[in-house]
Amino acid sequence: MPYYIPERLRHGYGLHAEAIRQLAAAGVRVLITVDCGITAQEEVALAQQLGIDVIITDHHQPPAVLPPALAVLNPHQPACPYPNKDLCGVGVVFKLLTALRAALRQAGLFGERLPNLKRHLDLVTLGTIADVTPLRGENRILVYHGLQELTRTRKPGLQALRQLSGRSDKPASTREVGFYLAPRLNASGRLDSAAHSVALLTAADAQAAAPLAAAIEAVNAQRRTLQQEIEAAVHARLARDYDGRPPAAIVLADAAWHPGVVGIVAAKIAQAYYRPTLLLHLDGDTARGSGRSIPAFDLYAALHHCARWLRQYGGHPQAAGLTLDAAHLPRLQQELVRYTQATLSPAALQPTLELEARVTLDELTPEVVAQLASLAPPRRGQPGAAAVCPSGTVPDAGAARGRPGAARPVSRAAARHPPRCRGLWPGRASGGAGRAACARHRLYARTQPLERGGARRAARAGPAPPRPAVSGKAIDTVGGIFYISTNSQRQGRG
Ligand SMILES: [Mn+2]
Repeated sequence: MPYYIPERLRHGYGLHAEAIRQLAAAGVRVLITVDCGITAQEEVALAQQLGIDVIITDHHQPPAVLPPALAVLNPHQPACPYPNKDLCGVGVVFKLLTALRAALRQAGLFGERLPNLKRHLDLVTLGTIADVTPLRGENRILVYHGLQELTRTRKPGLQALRQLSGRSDKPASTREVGFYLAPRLNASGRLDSAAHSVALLTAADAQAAAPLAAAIEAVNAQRRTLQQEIEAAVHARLARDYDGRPPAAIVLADAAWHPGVVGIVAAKIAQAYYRPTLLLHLDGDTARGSGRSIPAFDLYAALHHCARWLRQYGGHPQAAGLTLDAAHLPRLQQELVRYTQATLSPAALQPTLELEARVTLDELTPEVVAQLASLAPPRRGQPGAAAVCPSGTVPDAGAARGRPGAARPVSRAAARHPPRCRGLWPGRASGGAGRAACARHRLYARTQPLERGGARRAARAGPAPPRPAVSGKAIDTVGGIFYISTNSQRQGRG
């Protein structure tokens, strides 16, 4: 089956007229969109005019008027009864495939050989984790089984990429997908063309896959360099213009910032300053970029509010893309800051960690630790995620303003909490700076952001990030009281 991936550097995201004319001329009669199309009013109308039946599969926020497609699959449609609103793009596709499989099976079209869709949950898992969708409900089930499929995947491209990472002999984890596989598979689309990643994922054998995986590794290294440069530039701008204390929302643009990378940098900046952040690439009179939010703030709604300054926008509450006249940037920033201030209390502009229970070291028996570990993977929106914080290091509201923290003795208290302290995760690998371990209980403290190296980079690049609240020594000297939290603080990445 032919596929078409828009080159986002040339065409932006999603459908565009030029591609639809090409597809129609090539004789395409059915077009299934993936992860896009829900706002493509004109393009879908054009396709239908040219005799193409369009089936939209998407998970982005639908506009008030839907495109005139043959069918629309999007759990966010107001009338859609499907319970899982957290499906990512490939999750929606998987639903289409299971329904198609059932229909074809009923029609007797498969004969004896039914396709095994479960095997492809490795791909669903990649998308679900890469899009940082909440791992609750059905997503949790998809990822639980998908990680097992990924571990024993038969796709030569995924085997090759896992081999390069040196992890192919271990069970696949959300961490491996989130921090290793997904950034690499995304890198080629950011810098060049996503076709390289498709070629890798569909490679026929190990021989074909190896050079593709190596090429993707190289592009990813390039992506990382660009990202670090932009990140340093943003920190420097915020230090220069705001003394490192930006207003309620961050909007910055630069011609030198690579449009394919601004989104991931926006995620880092949003996390570092705890502010909704838009970063844009300037190209003549056009600014195009990407935004990331903080949990309490609906960025898509905010852009909708600012729509008169925008040419185009779309996305989710936590991540969005936008295009506008560069001349409108100051107005957009003004309006966004005003809207953020009006919408969020100052407290909501501070990260929080909800503490649910207080336990002593003695209560953390191997059985309890095993139970906590069974709640893994700890990702965004996953209510079972467990973190344990030493009491002496969970600061009160005063500590967030720089005074030493006092323990919060009350369970179910929501403590103001510097984003650098991630607490303890049961059963996670330890070692390296900024982490401390209690080997006896297999508990590990994480004292830096989930993105490894983030704190160090940020420290080099600009403002002093909030100090880690946990030090290795503190773990052993806090009197053995730990707190359990089910708020994992993971942020959206789009
Ligand atoms: Mn998506």
